[in-house]
Amino acid sequence: MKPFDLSLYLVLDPDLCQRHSMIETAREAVAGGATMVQVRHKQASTDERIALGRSLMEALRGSNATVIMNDDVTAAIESGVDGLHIGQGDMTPSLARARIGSELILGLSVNTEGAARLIDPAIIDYVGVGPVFATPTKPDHEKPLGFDGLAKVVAASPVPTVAIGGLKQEHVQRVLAAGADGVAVVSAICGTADPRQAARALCERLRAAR
Ligand code: TZP
Ligand code: MG
Repeated sequence: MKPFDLSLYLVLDPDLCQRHSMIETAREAVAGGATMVQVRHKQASTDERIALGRSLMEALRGSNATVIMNDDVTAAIESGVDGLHIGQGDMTPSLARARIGSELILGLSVNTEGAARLIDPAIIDYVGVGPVFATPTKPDHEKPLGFDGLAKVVAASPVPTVAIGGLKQEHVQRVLAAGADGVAVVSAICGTADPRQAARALCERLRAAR
């Protein structure tokens, strides 16, 4: 498995990537310091996700960034990305692991301490914890955790954690103080005029908080 760094995890949303393409947004964000990029394209077909995953791998070649495919096992395998991310309502972690094999990274979304405690570190490599705050980016999100809830879920997790949901520059310090290993964002990078500068500013906050 490729080593990965959860510090600044960009989740690409096609609806929010209006000013720049998804590929350009990812390239710029990685140039600004994003360490992971997830393809999260709910409306796309598996073939479109495969094409997107391949283009992203090509665009980010030579960088250290890790590329993750949301939800779609076939697209994760066929596109040659570094890993797969699944949610609580998706395929079970053990089935996902059986399908992708041991070489790909497997991430899981969790929203409760109970779900974090159930994680088998032999199967899951990292968890996304959230939402920390309510966010219009994911209208069907679970109940927001706040920083205290985040700290509890993080403490219950046997694997590295990245916080998500409504996070902006000014929250980075408190996310790390809650024990999370990194910050995952959609709109704080995708919705901006300058994704490179947005990523750089988030990275500066991460450095300052460590
Ligand atoms: N999972 C929980 S919240 C969320 C996802 C994918 C969306 C986060 O988007 P934003 O724009 O960073 O609040
Ligand atoms: Mg999902």
